[in-house]
Amino acid sequence: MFTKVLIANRGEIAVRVIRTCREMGITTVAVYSELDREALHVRLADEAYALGGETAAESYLNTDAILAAVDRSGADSVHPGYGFFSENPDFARAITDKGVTFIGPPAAAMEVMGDKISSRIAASKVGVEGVPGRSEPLTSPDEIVEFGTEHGWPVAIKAAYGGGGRGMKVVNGPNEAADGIESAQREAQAYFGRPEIYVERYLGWPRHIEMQVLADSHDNVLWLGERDCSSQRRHQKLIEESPAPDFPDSVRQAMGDAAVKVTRACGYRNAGTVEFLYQDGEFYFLEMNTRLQVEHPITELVTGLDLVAWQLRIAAGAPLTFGQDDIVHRGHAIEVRINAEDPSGGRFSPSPGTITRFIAPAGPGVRIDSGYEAGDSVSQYYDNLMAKVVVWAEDREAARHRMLRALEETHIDGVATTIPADVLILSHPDFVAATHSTRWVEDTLDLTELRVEPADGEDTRDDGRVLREVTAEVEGRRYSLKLWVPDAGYFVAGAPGGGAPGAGRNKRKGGHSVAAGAGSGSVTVPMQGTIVKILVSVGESVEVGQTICVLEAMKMENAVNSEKAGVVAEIKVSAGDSVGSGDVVAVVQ
Ligand code: MV4
Repeated sequence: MFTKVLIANRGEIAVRVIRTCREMGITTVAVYSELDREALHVRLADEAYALGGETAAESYLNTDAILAAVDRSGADSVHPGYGFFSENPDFARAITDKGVTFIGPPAAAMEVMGDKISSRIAASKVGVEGVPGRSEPLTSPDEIVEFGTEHGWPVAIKAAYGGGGRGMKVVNGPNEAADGIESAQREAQAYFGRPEIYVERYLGWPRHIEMQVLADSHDNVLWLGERDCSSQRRHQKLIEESPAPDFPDSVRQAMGDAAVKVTRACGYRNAGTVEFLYQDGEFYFLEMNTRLQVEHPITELVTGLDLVAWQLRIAAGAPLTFGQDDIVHRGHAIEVRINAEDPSGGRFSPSPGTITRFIAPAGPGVRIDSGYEAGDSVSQYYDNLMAKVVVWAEDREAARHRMLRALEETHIDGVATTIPADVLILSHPDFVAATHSTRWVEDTLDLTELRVEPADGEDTRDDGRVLREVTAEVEGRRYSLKLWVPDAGYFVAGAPGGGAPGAGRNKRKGGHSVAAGAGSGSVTVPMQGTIVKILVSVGESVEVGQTICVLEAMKMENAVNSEKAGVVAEIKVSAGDSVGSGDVVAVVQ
């Protein structure tokens, strides 16, 4: 077994790996960017080494800096977590070349599963089929028309070298084929640096169901059960559960067998996940994730296995000590991701800042995996997943009620979180009935009325009053009161709104609006990233709050909105452009 593991990651997953290492008596080495010097994963590790830099590219994606930390620490193994270098074969080879163990699959397996076309071919060779489609890259609209005529419309065009789901275009009929190809190629190039695309049948209401596998270096491959990750928005998962609801056991067995075949097909070793789309009783291979996933804890809770411990043992060359028939699936587990985002109006705007209060849930069947404690800051430079709440109960309804109870107990101030949206999803009749699909959150769930109050207990209104919560006792009975009181530190000049809303003291840091300053016609971006889409054109009239363009930053898509009504006078960027914080993307007059 290893004696010293370097964790090439940050946040909750670094904390997760450190915990199991400690339980196994393995020394842990953290690495950190300049912003993370005091971060929780650094505080919990036995040793920590600076990578320098603030952005991910300068730090957690800086191979030389990480290799230097491996050398200095004398670590005998590297756990990559998820994201960053976890699925990068060059990084894995650089580690292995040093005689240090990469706690993950062989680089060659990552390469096979690294793009959609080669993974589809590998799966198909062992009889595991994707959505019916073509495996060859598309070159002309005629091929789409031919495919649609044969298989029916709509069809999906996907980026061959994409991952994580961007770049899919739905083509509804022959007349959309030419535009579809053109925009799919452009997006594939902008996102993945390669324009190759391919076509397949479009599924209208699929669920995303993925199968966890474990493979050792002794030819043992096991499936550990599925996770239903259909509750997601713009390819960011919000809630995951295991087992998948309304999922026949015969399909589960067949999906497990298929996942094992795909795993064997690429010479895999490590924990891994095979993703499928599921619709009308049939499942279709999507891709394989060659890493530990964010949602792995729900599988841990229903199987009782520690996936990180098995990753470590497998990487150290140990065999799995149990067989397929020994795996027991008990009860139901649900995970909710807590992101530092403001879901008001369904916008999910990033909400970086300092966490001023963090009360975690506890009690029966509750696990919390957090990368932060009160006093820590969530940076705009990294993924804004703060923590995961995971519950186990005997059945789905009990788990759902337990999760709602756990979320009620959770109090986070200083940053806005996705919890209010999670509560709406968990309470919705469609979620209860499990009739949702991957399109449900975006197409059916209505979050337009959702408004998250600033969470620091000091909500400033236009009239300058602030909300204070106080306790009162009336004849021996305790009451919690909400009082709207004048804010002594707040000066209101003239009419409501004249006193610059937002100027009240103690305003939550890291405001959640991604629009420009009030009334300004200059629409600016709040952080560096890539412009994905422009939604308006010059001369068009826009309303307050209307989305001008979509900005991708830290894997998130953010709506950049106008704070002024008027006419678009100028658009300064186009899709694919890189922008920096504060750059003006459009002018509204
Ligand atoms: C599809 C599909 C419907 N039909 N393919 C999007 C991410 C990428 N990895 C696969 N995706 C989809 N492929 C066909 N032929 C619907 C989706 C899809 C989706 C899949 C998994 C999780 C979330 C999703 C959200 C929207 C669309």
